[in-house]
Amino acid sequence: MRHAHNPILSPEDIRPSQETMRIECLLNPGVFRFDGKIWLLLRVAERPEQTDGEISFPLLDDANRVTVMRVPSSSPELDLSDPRVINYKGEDFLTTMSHLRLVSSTDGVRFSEEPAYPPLFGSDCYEAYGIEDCRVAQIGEDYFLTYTAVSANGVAVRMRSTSDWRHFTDYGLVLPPHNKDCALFEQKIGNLYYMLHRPSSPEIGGNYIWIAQSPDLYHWGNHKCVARTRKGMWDSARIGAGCSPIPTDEGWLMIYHGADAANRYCLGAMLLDAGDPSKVIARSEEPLMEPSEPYELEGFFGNVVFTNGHVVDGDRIQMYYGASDKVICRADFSVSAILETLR
Ligand code: MAN
Repeated sequence: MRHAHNPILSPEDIRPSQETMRIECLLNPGVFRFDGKIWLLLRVAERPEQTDGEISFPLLDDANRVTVMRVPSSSPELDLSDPRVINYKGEDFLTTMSHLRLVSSTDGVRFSEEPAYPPLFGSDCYEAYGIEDCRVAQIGEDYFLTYTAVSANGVAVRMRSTSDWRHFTDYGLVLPPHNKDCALFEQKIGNLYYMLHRPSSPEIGGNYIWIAQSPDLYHWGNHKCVARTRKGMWDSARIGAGCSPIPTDEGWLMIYHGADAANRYCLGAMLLDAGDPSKVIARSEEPLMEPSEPYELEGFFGNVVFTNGHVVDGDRIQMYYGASDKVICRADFSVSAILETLR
């Protein structure tokens, strides 16, 4: 059920990272509990104020400083048909650069910034176009952040860990391009760690959900394809895992996003085998949630509901999601009710 106060966060609720920047979108937060509160790790997408006659967009230079690229808007070599992407002279850039911002709440609805906890920015040449869509998994006392690192080298998965949200350990790129939507399991299965991930194989294959295992969280192998897109259905073009699968008596419950050829993003569920999560026991025929509210139909990139974070309390899933790549919303689900739809 959608929260009555949706959207719970909009770009104007957050301060830009610097004066010259404007927050264009808030997207797809990671979610976790820490210090007795609920926290969102927001994806904040910024771009410089636009001026007449040119298109400008930020990226990191070789010394890791934010620089602004400027392109004449009349250029015949400019393609702006996708609001997320600037194609100039055949090369793709992003219209906005994303960083990750921490906000916290005691009621799960009213979130505010925590100045004591610094934002996370791109840190090197693999993150020069920004960092996005961070999943947060708690394993023991530590939090593991798996996010999309974007640069001219491609779109890859990077991992950092922390126990206090002030100091971070960098695991580097755990998956090379093209890959995103990486969600760690919060418990070992047997003696191994597991992650879901989403490589893209454009010529043969597609945008499917895969699984990998690791003895130490650094080395990942034994990759297997878990689920593919389904022709003619709501998840026909792209699918990707939400966040850490939820352990239930019937197996691992995973919420995922699926997009069709028209780039309409919906949410569904999969039930994965408890002992071998590469096996899908059941999968939503119909979406659990589809864009229907005004803030889900129109925004920066309309017709999108996308999640990569929730907290679970008994039977209740408190899910946070990005609507139309613009605002942050909340919706609650019941674990048993979702399992019922999968029978
Ligand atoms: C897609 C969209 C964008 C994102 C890029 C890079 O174009 O999901 O929001 O910035 O991929 O990950």
